[in-house]
Amino acid sequence: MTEPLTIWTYDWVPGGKSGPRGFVRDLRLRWACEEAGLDYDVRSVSFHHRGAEHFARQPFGQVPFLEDGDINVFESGACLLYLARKSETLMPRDRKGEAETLEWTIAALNSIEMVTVPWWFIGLSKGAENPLEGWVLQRLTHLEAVLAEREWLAAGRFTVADLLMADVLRVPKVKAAGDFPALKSYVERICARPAFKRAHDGQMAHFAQADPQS
Ligand SMILES: N[C@@H](CCC(=O)N[C@@H](CS)C(=O)NCC(=O)O)C(=O)O
Repeated sequence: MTEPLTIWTYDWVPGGKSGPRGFVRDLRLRWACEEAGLDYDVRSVSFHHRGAEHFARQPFGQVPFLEDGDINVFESGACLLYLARKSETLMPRDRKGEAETLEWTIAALNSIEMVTVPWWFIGLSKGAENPLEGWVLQRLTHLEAVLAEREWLAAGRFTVADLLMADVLRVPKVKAAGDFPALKSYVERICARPAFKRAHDGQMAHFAQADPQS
């Protein structure tokens, strides 16, 4: 019998309105496993005390990382592509479908999240004009044009690229960045998938267990 996969996340993250519960990136891995019907356990590293063992598995002291027997993978995008090799549900096996899935998975990270995350961080300091505003709006405008014409990013069906792109776009600040109806309905559609709800509920329960007060 094969061992279940282990998804590693923090033991705790801040709760409340502005806390990251429901958005910690282990959700991406949970969601992929739920979509693909892959067995997984979730284990925790300390949020407050990130020791040498944690850095040995995630060189930036972050989460998530994935354990599959003697294999350890860090970076949520790499973990998703690793999981996609285990299940055709996440990535088609034909060369064209696979190439499209790869390009859009990397685009979610390297063309959208690479801009939205620093934009969001800069936006936390009130008052000053955000120098990345135009860049974010330009990227979302281009993506809007793509998603106005198609239901899925790659291969004409749901893939891990949709999972990742929707996870990048569902961040409240990004959703509120401008009027992008195709992006809005895309995120609603992808996040309405039962596997997303199971992953989200799983993460919320994980952190609530650690800290039932928040
Ligand atoms: N590029 C990394 C980013 C990981 C990341 O930002 N993780 C957050 C949680 S979602 C974290 O650990 N933040 C704490 C920190 O950066 O110290 C990935 O996609 O896995």
